[in-house]
Amino acid sequence: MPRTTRLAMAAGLALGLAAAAAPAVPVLSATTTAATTAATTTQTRPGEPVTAVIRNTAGRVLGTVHVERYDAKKSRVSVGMRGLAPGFHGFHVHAAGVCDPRSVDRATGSAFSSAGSHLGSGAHGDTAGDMPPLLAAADGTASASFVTDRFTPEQLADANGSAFVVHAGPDNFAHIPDRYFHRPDDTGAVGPDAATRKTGDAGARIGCGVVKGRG
Ligand SMILES: [Cu+2]
Repeated sequence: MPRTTRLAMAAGLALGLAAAAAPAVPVLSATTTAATTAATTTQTRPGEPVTAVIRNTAGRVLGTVHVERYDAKKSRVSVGMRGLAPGFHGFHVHAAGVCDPRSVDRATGSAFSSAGSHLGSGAHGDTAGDMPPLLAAADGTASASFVTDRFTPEQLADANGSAFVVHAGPDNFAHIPDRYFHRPDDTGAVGPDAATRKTGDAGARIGCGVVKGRG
């Protein structure tokens, strides 16, 4: 890709992030987004924002996620991404701050198994790590900003950190209406299967970004 095109893409991404974020958010520069080599940032004081750089399995930077305090109980999450397949992508916080593309889940064949399961406990859709899916445009860019009361920057930067994970496909949040329930299978289960209950059928983990832990 010509350098000018790359810079234009990076600038567009930075603008998208700036437009979506609150004025207090430091805007990530085009240079940082396009060519950063830093894999992680560390929260040095409780309450400080945290940033994760999302990379694909080949190590290429897909974008950044920035989390800051919104008020006493809520956090604002700002995302800027590029190089995604157009359409929706499941997007979650996973519980371990380790993004190893070579750690492959035996059951699903997905990379980044090292990031562990979703942050928090409960059924998929109700865990602390469940977030709105990303919507990638035809040019592969996605930009989002939302507020959640399910985690704080401090909780993300706990002893073992956490990881922002982008999935290959859409997330149904295990929201399967009763009319789709089937007769009991071998295990006696009558509802959604394991893949639906675990990731909402969002498929493989295609991007991962570490929030480094304090421990
Ligand atoms: Cu996930």
